[in-house]
Amino acid sequence: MDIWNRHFECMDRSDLRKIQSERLRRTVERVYFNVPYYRHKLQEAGLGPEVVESIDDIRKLPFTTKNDLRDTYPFGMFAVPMSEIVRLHASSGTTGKATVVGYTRNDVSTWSEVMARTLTSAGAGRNDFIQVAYGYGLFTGGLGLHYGGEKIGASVIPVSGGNTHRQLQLMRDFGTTVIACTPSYALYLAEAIQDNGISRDDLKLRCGVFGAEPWTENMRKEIEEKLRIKAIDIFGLSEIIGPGVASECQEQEGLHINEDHFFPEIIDPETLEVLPEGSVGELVFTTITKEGLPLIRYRTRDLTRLNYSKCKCGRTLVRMDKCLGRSDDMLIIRGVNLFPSQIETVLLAMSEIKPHYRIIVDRLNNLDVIELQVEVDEVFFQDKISQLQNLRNRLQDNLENAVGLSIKVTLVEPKTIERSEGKSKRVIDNRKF
Ligand code: DLL
Repeated sequence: MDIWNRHFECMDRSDLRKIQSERLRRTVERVYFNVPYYRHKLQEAGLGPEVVESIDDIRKLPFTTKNDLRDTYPFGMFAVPMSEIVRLHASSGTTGKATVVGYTRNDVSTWSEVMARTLTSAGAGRNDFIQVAYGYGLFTGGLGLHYGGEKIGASVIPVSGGNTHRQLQLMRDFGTTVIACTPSYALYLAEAIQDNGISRDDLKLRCGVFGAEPWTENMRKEIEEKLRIKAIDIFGLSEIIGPGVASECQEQEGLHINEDHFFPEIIDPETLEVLPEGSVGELVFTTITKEGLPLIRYRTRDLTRLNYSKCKCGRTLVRMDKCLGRSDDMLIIRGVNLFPSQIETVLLAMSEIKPHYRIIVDRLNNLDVIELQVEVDEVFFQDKISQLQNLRNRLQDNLENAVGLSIKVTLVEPKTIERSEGKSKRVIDNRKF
């Protein structure tokens, strides 16, 4: 099997450490001198730009969280003047404010490089037709896969998300060999293929690169059987670069992290201590080559484990386990990140509505659906039905505007939603992960 960048992907680990040490040193200098927010943080911790001698010194550095990005919204953590930023992307923040990320020209080229590695390790090459059914736009999925696909010389089909009929038509007419989308959409497509009477023999699909949301080994089996393809897990987050942070190889035994660009650690989310090798904990990344938005010890909130043993594929890059949980309450609905607090903000802005609500997430025909049950004042139930409908429509619109997802709203009478003592259980997630 091909390896895109044998030099870095199969490097002796002691050589890799030297490179990581040097790159970390330069990154800390860069943020110290170019990002006032980081300079204050480092000074507060009594640290100067010379603190890093080797990669081991990373443990002395302060953490960065989504809140830091929110506090400096939109561009406050950028380390270069805007004239050097050639691309902006964004993902949801905890209060409705997006997390904005910026790329220099070199960052875009790093991103294409790590995506080329991702696609090559999935088994794709210049003769493939890659149908990119991740969303194009502020979300990093579409353009990330797009640039990687072009870099390896494949024929990229930039169809973006949704419009299943068109997806199927292109898949058949163009002879798509690689499909890139969320795993839940892959299952949806599999069923749509059947329902539309398309014979699998009319399709040339042979592999899929799936990520942006958690999925289980069972889902993988189902996708592989139904679509008759190899299903590869790809992982990433916008703050670090987008997709391209880590990806599986043909062995499908963990996702290789592009450690020469993104240095991983596993910490205990409560004590913030680095955990011994092999422990499950929260994944933390330091970008060591990014120019636009370098991040130091960024807390991803994703829970996983690192495996440093050499992989059968020959790559020496550390592997992370499939990522199944988070240490915060973020939900991923059809690939869109959603914090319950975003919904709460919308509710609190509408005086007719009581802040008693429940979010129910389900997966129907392999598509995530989300319902919000919320209590409204009794008078609405005594009045004309039209008033109730009107309120529901307004709430539905406000929600869609705020979170970018259509949410089914059910208005219920006061005191129908179970009250709980202590921590309330506002989210019921019936999807099987
Ligand atoms: O989801 C980037 C991406 C696009 C990855 C396309 C893969 C494919 P964000 O929108 O910032 O970026 O969401 C990042 O999604 O912290 C994880 O919680 C979750 N996530 C991403 N990939 C996986 C995966 C993109 N393979 C957040 N398995 C991350 C489980 C994933 N969770």
